Amino acid sequence: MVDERLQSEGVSEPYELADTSKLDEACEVVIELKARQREQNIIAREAGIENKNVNPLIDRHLDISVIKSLFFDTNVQTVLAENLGKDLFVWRTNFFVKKEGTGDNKWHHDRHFENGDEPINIFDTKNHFTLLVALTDIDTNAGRIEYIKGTHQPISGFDRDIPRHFQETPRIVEDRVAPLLFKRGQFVIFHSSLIHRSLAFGEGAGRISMAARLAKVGTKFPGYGMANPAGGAQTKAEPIVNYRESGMLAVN
Ligand SMILES: O=C(O)CCC(=O)C(=O)O
Ligand SMILES: [Fe+2]
Repeated sequence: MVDERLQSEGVSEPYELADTSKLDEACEVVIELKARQREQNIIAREAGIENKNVNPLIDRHLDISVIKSLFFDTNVQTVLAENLGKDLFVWRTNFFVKKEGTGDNKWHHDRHFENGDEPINIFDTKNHFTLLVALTDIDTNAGRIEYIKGTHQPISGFDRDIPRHFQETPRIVEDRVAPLLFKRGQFVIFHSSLIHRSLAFGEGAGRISMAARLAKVGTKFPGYGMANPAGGAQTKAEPIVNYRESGMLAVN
């Protein structure tokens, strides 16, 4: 079934994973990876050197089967195929773990590049997407995720020649801000140009999300370390492109 909300608001309805039996194992793995990252940061700090380790939370869909299997969940496969088509790959996964003391993630969109060195075409809704899976409940006080309705499409008076990340909610779209709340095992897809953020952790149990960047087969990566082809304010804010092809996995 085609998801109307994906088209009108930029984000789909929440769906449930068909198989939630591996979620506890997935959470344990992520908590362990997060602890490893912390350890690496501490060691580097104590030694007075830069932490040069590869971020242990990135691209674990490649080698950890409980993470990889999320993409092949029957319901994820159906929602992807019915709304985004049958020629998708994932190129990056990351986990957002929020607990006591974790801060916010500013407003941003996930459209990191377009196709090779082409400039970013912010309102093209055909090739770049995000899959967001809640490995735990993500309620209103647990560092909730918010989005700005309809920002995958042009909004009169809202200039999108702005940096990819920003702090203040622009006045003109203030009334479009909406929360995205999740029960454990729910997932959404959204157009990568949709503006979203997550708040600092408030109270309660910690929460974990997995964010996956998806693109259409045939989409090329810009050269690593090249000047950002986005143009305008985005190129100024992020002058260098640092996205690699190393996480690529066909999903359907
Ligand atoms: O889960 C979060 O806190 C942020 C998620 C996000 O930014 C994303 O899915 O791209
Ligand atoms: Fe994001």
